Amino acid sequence: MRLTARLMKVFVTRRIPPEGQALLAQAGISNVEQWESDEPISREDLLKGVFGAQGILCLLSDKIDKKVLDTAGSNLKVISTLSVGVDHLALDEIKKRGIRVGYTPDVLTDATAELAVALLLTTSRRLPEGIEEVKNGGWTSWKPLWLCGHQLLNSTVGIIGLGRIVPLDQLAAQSDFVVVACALTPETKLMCNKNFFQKMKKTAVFVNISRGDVVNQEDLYQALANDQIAAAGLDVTTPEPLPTNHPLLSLKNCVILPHIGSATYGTRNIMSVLAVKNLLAGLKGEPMPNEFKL
Ligand code: 8YV
Repeated sequence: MRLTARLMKVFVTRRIPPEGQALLAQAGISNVEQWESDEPISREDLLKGVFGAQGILCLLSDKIDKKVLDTAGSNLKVISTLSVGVDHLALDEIKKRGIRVGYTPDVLTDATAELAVALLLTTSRRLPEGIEEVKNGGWTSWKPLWLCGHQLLNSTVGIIGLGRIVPLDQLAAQSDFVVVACALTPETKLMCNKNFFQKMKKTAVFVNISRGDVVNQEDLYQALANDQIAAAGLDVTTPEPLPTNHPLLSLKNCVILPHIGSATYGTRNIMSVLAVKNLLAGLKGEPMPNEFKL
């Protein structure tokens, strides 16, 4: 079936990277409506946009809940998200309606792993503090213990979400660096809490590249403020963006990035192409390159 064969509406919730955008333009969909901005769509405009759509291409910042699904109506066949995470989608409701979901796993693994290493080193070697001292005149001389951090060489890095099942307590207790890279699910929600941080070594560094909700941020704040752990590096927070007056931002031993794990030009382009291919396959009722099985 050609997509032009019958009237078809697709709603795209943001401007997407050029390669995906080009593929979408060539696809021959009769009606593509798009939120033509780099800024997020408002709830009101999202509801207007999805009305009557057969396909939705969305981002991880768009909450696709029951209301959105109801508003889209019974024509909706496919939701394609430009992300590996699907925690912004009401999966139970989507499943009930027989809607298919496309997502973008694997293609962002390398970029996100690179950022994890960058965040690990930035945090453990205290780079933001060092950069700040150079700018504010705090750099007066070379000093033996000034801005010393923790070394990666010969350390144990515990990765939550790598596939090998190690009890959480054990992982916390044995690692010099803990990297959280698992999906957000009801099981992992708030999993890194007071108990978890208490199990960690005092010299350990905590890094999160998964979702903010995996961490109890109040407990993390206490662990950092009371030197229960050495430092934390977060690429993800709750909420996003984190308010600029958030207590975590007042701590020198906490480095926070604005959710840029997959943010390389190459990766984001590949993600956009994959998201469009998933969308098109879903519209045609064909196998998707990456379908999230419900
Ligand atoms: C992140 C993501 O950059 O695709 C997603 O769902 O959140 C990634 O793009 C990464 O997981 C956080 O560092």
